[in-house]
Order: sequence, then C-alpha cells, then structure tokens
Amino acid sequence: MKFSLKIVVSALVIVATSNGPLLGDTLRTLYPEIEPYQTGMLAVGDNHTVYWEESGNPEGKPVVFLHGGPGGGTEPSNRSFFDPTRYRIILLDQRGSGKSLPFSSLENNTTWHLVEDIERLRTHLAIDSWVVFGGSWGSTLALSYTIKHPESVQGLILRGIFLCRPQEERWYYQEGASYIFPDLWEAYKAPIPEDERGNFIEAYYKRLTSDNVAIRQEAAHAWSNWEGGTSKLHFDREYAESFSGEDFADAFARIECHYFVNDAFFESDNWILENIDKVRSIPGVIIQGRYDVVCPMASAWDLHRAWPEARLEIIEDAGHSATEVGITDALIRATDRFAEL
Ligand code: STX
Repeated sequence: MKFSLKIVVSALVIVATSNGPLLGDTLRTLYPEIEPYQTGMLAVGDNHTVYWEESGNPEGKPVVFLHGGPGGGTEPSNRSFFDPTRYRIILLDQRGSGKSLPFSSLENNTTWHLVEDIERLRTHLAIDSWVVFGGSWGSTLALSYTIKHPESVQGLILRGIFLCRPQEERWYYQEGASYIFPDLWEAYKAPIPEDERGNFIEAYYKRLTSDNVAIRQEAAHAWSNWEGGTSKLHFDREYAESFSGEDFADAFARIECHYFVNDAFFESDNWILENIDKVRSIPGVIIQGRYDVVCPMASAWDLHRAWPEARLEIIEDAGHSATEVGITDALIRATDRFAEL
C-alpha cells in the first residue's frame, strides 16, 4: 500500500512539472572533476583583484558560474555542472571571496561593482555573450547583471531564487526559518544579547566588523553555521561543517551581512521584479527546491509569475543546496539543453 502510494505521488509530480526525470530514469550527477587550462587575477580597480579560471573546451559555449553568499567563493566541483566537451567553463570569485584579494574586504564591494566586474571579465576573455549560471545569491547577481547587460547574456540557469528583498532577509535572519529549525536557531542567536535581537542583521554586522578578533570570529561562525545547517532537506553534518572553515566563514558572513544591511544596494525593494522586462526574451530556467528554507520558494514563484516564459522546475524533495540529488539532476539536464542553444 505504502509502495503504490509513493508511485502515484511521483507520477503526479512528473505531470505537474513535465520536464523532470521519468520514472526509471537514473538521476544525473556531476561531470568528472577537471582542472582549469587557464587562470588569472583581473585587476578591477578600487584596489580589488578577482580570481577567474577557464576549464572544459576552449572552443565550447561560454558559461560563467556565479557563486552564492555573497562571499561564498567558487570551488573546483562547480566546474562539474557543465559538459567539459561542450562548454568553455568560467568560474569567477566575486570581490573579497575565494581567491580574490583583498580577502573579505567590504570596501567598494556592492552589487554594481560585481556586475561591472563580470562585464569586465567577459570583455577581457573576448567573449561576445555567455550563458549565466547562478544559484541563491548567484541568482540575484545573474538577474542584476542581465538587467544591466542583457545583450551579454545568451541564457540564464537559475537555482534557489533569491531576490534580496527585505522580506526574504527577515524570513531567514529575523523570524520565519527559526520556526523550522528552532534547534539550530539557538546557536544563531547565542552571540547576540537579548536587547539587540530586535534586528539580528544589524547586531551581527556590528560584530562582524569589530576590531576584536574573537568577537568577529564567534559571529562569523554562528552566522555561517546557521546557513550550513539549514541548506539541505536532510541535515548533512559534513556539509554543515564545511561552512565552519576559518577563512570561509569570515568572508561569507561579513560579505553576506554587508549586502543585507544594504539591501543589495538596490534602488527599491522589488528592484529585480520591477526590471524583469529586460530579461524576458532571454531563454531561462528556474530550478527550485520545494523545501528550500534559505531561499523559500515564494521568490521563485514571484519570479515565475513575472517571467512566465522561463521554465520553472520544482524539485519536490529538495531544500536549498545545489548538491542535493534532485537539484543537481535538474541543473545538469538544464546545462545539457542550454549547450544546444
Ligand atoms: N545566501 C545564500 C547563498 O547564496 C542568501 C548561499 N548559500 N550557500 C552558499 O551560498 C554557498 C554554497 C556558496 C556556500
């Protein structure tokens, strides 16, 4: 009984989305690990230098991978979302992130600086236009970049949609997600005294920008651990602990908090949706985990309503992370389709 019910539910999901794997299909997994054939540090002005690299096929379709956070940096496994025989794969560490220098810097670090850095790298690599791939904050940045430079973008592959609106920040850092993860929320609120809990983002910002190293470290760990622990539908200790690395946590927490204190430097709360017309003629796919607690599906839905031409794929058994099996499967199916554009 239990077994047959499960089949019915899966079948309904497939009808509803009509583009996921069919029953019996194997789920797609990452392409094999590869090494870059070229890397560089691009001076982008304002004392910032950003790390970039190319892997895959130098004659292939160019794709740029935009990492999350902001502040998360890229990692070698990010290359493996793309068929290395068909894509020229470009990874870029955003200002202050990953191997970019100065590490963890908040100065001259805004959405608009990142947008122009992406455009500068495109020109530097003599690429006319590219596919843009981004999850979470990477989706915010991909959309912001496309709104400013639509002619540079051939296609958009977006995952775990984040529009960086005050309600999304409130949900995750102030009130909302704590109802689902009250256990992990204990550790998130611990560094902040009772009388400052009316605005966690501001209270964290104060500590993350403190000259006191111990205060800054404690805040960076608590902030990053909250995200690591809440990113998957099924808690994954190893994944969660990967957010605790000394360096990773510092840039991730500081840069995220800096962007959220400033509401992504957008002119208005709904800036992306208000400007979505610039994006609508570009082929796009939106991949969203139903149980994404970090970037709840309401934002993917709002984007879908504003941009109905893009294909929405809801992954019924996933949370936020691109490393969850259903999300990885959908992303790789998407990059394979977009290789034919
Ligand atoms: N911030 C979520 C985000 O962009 C709203 C994000 N979450 N995890 C990541 O990014 C990494 C996988 C890059 C660490």
